[in-house]
Amino acid sequence: MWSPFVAFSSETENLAPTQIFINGVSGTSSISENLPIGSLLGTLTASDTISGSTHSFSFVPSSANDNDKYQIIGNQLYTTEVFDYESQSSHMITIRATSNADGDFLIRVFTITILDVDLEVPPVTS
Ligand SMILES: [Ca+2]
Ligand SMILES: [Ca+2]
Repeated sequence: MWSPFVAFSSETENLAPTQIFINGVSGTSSISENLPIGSLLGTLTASDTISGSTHSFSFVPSSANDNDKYQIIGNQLYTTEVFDYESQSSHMITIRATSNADGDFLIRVFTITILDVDLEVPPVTS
């Protein structure tokens, strides 16, 4: 999208996003275990040196991450698995925010804490 503000910015300025947030928090988030696949973890936003900038979000492959347990649709982060606190109590995901104006980007790692449900309903067995 063409923007006069961006078009006239100096090339020497650092115009990259400055921070990434899930539900307004950087670096960390949490979600309960046992939620159905497709549950909403939260909404992604990014701050930027250019106020009013919009951003696109994607996962960045990296070692020891749990990106595949989540899916980004637009600026929303959804689960792709049913989480079990007793087998894994936290996840690491690596998210990239790319400025829609000029393609500058920022990469941040988030730790997602899986919240324990005390009284779990045992699975139905036939
Ligand atoms: Ca469990
Ligand atoms: Ca539990």
